Amino acid sequence: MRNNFIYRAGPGDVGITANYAANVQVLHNTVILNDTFAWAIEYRFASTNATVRYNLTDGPILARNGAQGALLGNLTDAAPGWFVNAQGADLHLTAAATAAIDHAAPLAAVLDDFDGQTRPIGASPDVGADEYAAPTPTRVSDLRITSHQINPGTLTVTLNWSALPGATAFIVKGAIEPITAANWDSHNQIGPELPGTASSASVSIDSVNGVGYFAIKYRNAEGMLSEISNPAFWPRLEVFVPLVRR
Ligand SMILES: [Ca+2]
Repeated sequence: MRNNFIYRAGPGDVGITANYAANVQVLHNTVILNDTFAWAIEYRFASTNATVRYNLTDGPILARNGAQGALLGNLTDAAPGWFVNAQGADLHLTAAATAAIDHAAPLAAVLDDFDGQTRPIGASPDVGADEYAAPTPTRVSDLRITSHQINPGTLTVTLNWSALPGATAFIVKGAIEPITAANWDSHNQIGPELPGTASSASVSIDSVNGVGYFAIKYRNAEGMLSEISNPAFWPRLEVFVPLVRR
């Protein structure tokens, strides 16, 4: 039993019960019962031996009637603010769930989460059914030129930017005039779309005087293009701070 959201605000029984269950595994579930029952997960009767790992609940986990269990990494004090919309039974994690985020170790039996997203996102898997993903920025904001080469009529630069976990592709454009949100469509893409894991690119443009302007957009999982990045241009403006002597 893994990756379930279980939510209740009205009267009822326990969230998860494992009865007469040899070698049952209860892994990475989120069980929020709002004090409508005294415990959230139970494993019961002598023939039950349960592995109970990395569940996120707002109530205790209980062994009953002689059941055996091996518990690891469960969190039983979840607060409403840890969830996107606890009252609406949306138990996806928020950034406030710091006690849950990245606090599990990988389990071979749980390679993805409630949404089918591959675990882990971030350093380690998260406790409970959801793997938290920080919202993707609306644009690349740290595009920069880290090296350049000028051959007659051609400017070649290496562009770098921070990796963007929500990106599925990158589109690079270059021109001899500034590229803006307004004129983005009128400029040609350089090369094929880059993979979403990219954080650098080496690109060339025709430039008689070695001047070039560059910008990128990323594509998200729904295929939508981001806003335009900050501009990067060559030649870079060098700023010399005067040497001050006492
Ligand atoms: Ca994580």
